[in-house]
Amino acid sequence: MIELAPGLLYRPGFFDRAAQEALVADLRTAVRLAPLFTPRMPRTGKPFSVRMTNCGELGWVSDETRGYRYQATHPVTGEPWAPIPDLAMKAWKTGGFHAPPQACLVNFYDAKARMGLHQDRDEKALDAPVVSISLGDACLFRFGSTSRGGPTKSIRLESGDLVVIGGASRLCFHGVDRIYPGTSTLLAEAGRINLTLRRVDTP
Ligand code: MD3
Ligand code: FE
Repeated sequence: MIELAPGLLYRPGFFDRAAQEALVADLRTAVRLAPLFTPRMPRTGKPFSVRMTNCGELGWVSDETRGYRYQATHPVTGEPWAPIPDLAMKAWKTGGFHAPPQACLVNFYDAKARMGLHQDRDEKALDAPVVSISLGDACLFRFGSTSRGGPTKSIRLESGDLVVIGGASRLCFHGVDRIYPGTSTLLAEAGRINLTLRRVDTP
């Protein structure tokens, strides 16, 4: 584990190739049950460039009228989310939190997708870490401090890497500046998948 900042732990190569392939197979099943949707910004309705789905009892969704929230059902189909894959549960355990995750947000980035700097603060359980798994093409990940406009650092995340965000870093601003298409052979198509495991309610 490499500590990038207090509470921000980076574990390159946590999942080997075989585990990455098994996780992608689980995600294909999850996406069949709960298809990728395009979230929209609250108020403006501007679409995200990232498409998403979720696994777990709760999923993170966003639209123009109701904003950011967690809910038990898919925003388009109304069906429950697929269960969190066992391999993702294994990653959660590295965070050392005493209660299980409730949501596993699955972000799909095509070659052009990005995610602007933001904080993850829609969870009530802010003492629980967020655990992130990267699959497919590499990306340039940026993180800063808990105030917008402060200094930032960038690292390249590769397929199989794990990031655990907790403690003093839990409310850091972070985002994805770019995808490096063609840097992984894991997925048939260009793009990157990121899983974030989250505890939403205080246990
Ligand atoms: C650092 N996803 O879904 S995961 C998100 O790669 C999100 O898709 C990014 O940000 C992605 O909300 C980054 C790594 C991550 C997650 C939460 C953090 C890093 C973080 C919270 C604070 C600081
Ligand atoms: Fe985030």
